[in-house]
Amino acid sequence: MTTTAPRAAKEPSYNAENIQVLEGLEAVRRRPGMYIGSTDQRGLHHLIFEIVDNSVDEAMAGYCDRIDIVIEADGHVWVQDNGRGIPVDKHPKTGLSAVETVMTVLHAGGKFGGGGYKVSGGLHGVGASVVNALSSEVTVRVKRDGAVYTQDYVRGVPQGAMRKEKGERDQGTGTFTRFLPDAQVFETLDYDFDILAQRFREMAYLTKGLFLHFRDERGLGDERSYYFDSGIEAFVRQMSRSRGPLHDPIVVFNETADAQVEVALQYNSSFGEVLYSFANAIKTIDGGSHVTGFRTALTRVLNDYARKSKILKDSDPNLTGDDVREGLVCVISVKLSEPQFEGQTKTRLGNPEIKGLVESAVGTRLQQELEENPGIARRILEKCLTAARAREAARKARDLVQRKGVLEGSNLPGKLADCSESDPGKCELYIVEGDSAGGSAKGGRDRRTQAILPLRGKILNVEKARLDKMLENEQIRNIITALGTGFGEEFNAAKLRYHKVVIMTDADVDGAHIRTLLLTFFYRFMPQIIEDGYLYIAQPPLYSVTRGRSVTWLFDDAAKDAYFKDHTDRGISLQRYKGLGEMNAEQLWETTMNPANRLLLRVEVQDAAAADELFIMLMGDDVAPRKKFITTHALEATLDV
Ligand code: 0RA
Repeated sequence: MTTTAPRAAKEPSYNAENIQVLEGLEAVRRRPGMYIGSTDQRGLHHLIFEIVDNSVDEAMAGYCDRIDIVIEADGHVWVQDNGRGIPVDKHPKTGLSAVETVMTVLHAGGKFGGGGYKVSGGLHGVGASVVNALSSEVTVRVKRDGAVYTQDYVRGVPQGAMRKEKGERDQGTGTFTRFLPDAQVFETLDYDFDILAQRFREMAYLTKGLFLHFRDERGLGDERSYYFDSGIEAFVRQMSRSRGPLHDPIVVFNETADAQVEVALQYNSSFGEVLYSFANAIKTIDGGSHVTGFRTALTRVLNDYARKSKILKDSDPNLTGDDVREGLVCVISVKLSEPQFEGQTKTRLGNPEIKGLVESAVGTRLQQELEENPGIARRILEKCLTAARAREAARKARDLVQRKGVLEGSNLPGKLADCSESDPGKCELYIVEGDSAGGSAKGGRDRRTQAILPLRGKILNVEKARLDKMLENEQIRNIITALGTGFGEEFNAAKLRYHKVVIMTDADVDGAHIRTLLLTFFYRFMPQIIEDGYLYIAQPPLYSVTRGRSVTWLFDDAAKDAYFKDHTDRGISLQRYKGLGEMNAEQLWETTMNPANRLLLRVEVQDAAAADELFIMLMGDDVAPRKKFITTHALEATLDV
């Protein structure tokens, strides 16, 4: 008797290493959330970013200046770069080709085998294999040394060895990855063009000289190309444009053997701060050592200059960190070989050595700028001094209201119809435009879990208002009090009383305006509520059609058009709902508030940022862009965001 079982010629042979590889990818398939956060649209986008990040790494290392990203009509995605191409030779540890290693071994990023990157972005190099595990098909094509190599995978499993394409010769080099996210894993395969485009544009800003082209072949199709010769300077210029810049961007650059620092900053006449920080082109939402270094330098240099030039008198206190942040737009981008991402969401840069590097680079450059341009220095410092005075006034105002307990949760606003449940995870707050809609909402709600706060008329123009003025506004105070979080320095997200905060406004221009105001308020003063995913927009229907005794609700014009294509009989009556108040309590519940069939849109930071941009343009002091916007968009409801 022979001990070897007969085997079909094509069946792959598994050795111990293969099995380990398969087990690794199987772990990814079992718990995708652990690797990409979620399996909803966000997770879906994550796959694309993982692959693009690898190419961006190659660009940051200086070997690639073009990346093409295409979503095909059926949902396949491909990403192509003109970098060096993933190596195709045998990897010493795995015995597999380097390509197959990158595609199948977890944590095998671009850093293997030396000669890799000086800097590596990617989500810590796990990218490609995770995408492979979570895709029903992947094809990788590498162009190197004049030849083309290809390998296919199904749910992470190689379909045969890598092949050298016969007869294909190619002058260029690069890597091409085409994949189809696995419908068994993802809840949706519907990519959002705008979210993706936004991130690609950010990547292009962060990688000076990189040409990024993005095409969507689904539906009507769309495409964008991004290229920024001046990198983050262009980024800052763009963000400052509608805020009334006080000077040209100040650009800082410094480089050591193992790290690179780039900062661009610009003051404007608004009151908010916009600061984006990145490490290896990955957004560090929670800041970290690079941001700390920047803030220290900024506060120190501005105080030193203000003292020396007598803009600050001896009796004045120092400018605080908050004073020098008002009206600042800033992008901090560091690149380093071993980034340490910390915190629960890995969104804070740890590397302690980066603090001093950023601090000295920014300090030196900023001091030089102030000394060489006293006019700019004066404009910036006037701005900071005004902020300091306003802050003092705000402190006094806050002391006053807090002594009265106005912003404390213990003293809920009279207009609030609270819910009976107290677990924030189960509670929802509807912020409703107008008293009459508020009445319908109160009548229709599930009073156990849904609280209603009606707002009367327009809330304050937050952009023009100062901090202290804002707290005098009753609508704003009611919102803050109902949320229970406190405000400003005392803001505490853990005290939020509702884990769904739902903005419900009319489907008309006024409603859109109020929604913009509220989004702007949250974005500027309580961004964490948006970042934590607690802010939503309700979607009331725009029309109802009555046909005999049946009523159908239609949420937009497209739905209406589709309906009338299918139903051409007479006796249909169409009603347009301009205001929530036109619906009775039962209708409002059924269409907009009943968790079983309502549509809620979660607000993403970029939605709110867009609202903020729009808002500044419409309300801010810079008249020119506003005029243009109003004349070109006249009465379209383009206030929608
Ligand atoms: C490891 C080493 C080298 C290049 C790459 C990885 C590489 C990976 C990806 C992923 C997407 N695009 C890529 N481009 C390059 C360098 C190999 C050499 O020295 O030629």
